[in-house]
Amino acid sequence: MSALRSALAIVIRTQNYSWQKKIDSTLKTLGKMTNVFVYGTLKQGQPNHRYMTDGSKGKGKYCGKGCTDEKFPLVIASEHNIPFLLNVPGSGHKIAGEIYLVDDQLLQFLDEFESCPKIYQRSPARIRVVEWEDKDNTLGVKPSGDGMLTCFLYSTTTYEREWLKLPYYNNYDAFGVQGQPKYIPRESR
Ligand code: PCA
Repeated sequence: MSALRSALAIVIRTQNYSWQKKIDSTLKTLGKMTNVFVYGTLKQGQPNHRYMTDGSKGKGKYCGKGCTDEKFPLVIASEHNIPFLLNVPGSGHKIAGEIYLVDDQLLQFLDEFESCPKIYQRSPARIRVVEWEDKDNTLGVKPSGDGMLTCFLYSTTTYEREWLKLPYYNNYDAFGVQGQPKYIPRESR
């Protein structure tokens, strides 16, 4: 009986400890993390994804998949075939992407990487969450009851007007899926 009691005590201690670790790591990051929705080369499997999660430019945590609640034109433009979400809500498609929590360091890096505010501008948008990873809510951020989450995304109002005539996509891919022009990386990127 006493063996059982001490075994139980160990289990309880271990569980408390793992909870403590979870709470500690949440507290460390809470208040400094920002929701970002990515739809282009920063998604998993795409050419610039590494920055989101490898820690080299700051901390980023994958939260799940989503799509914009509003329609937008998503075009592939410029000599490098770069994806641009044109800030013209109501036109085009609901855009598929991924939701991340990023710390201030990574947010600042992303702003520079996306030439914000000159080429893209970071603006808030309502995202419909399709898949949510953080089921036990260790991140302290979760979609509202109707499955919505407001996230920043990089869209543009400073686009060239003729881009409005390009084909509109709903799910970007850099490698030419569904006839999309293939991404041409820049050496400096
Ligand atoms: N990077 C950002 C905006 C477009 C791009 O290629 C993203 O993935 O959301």
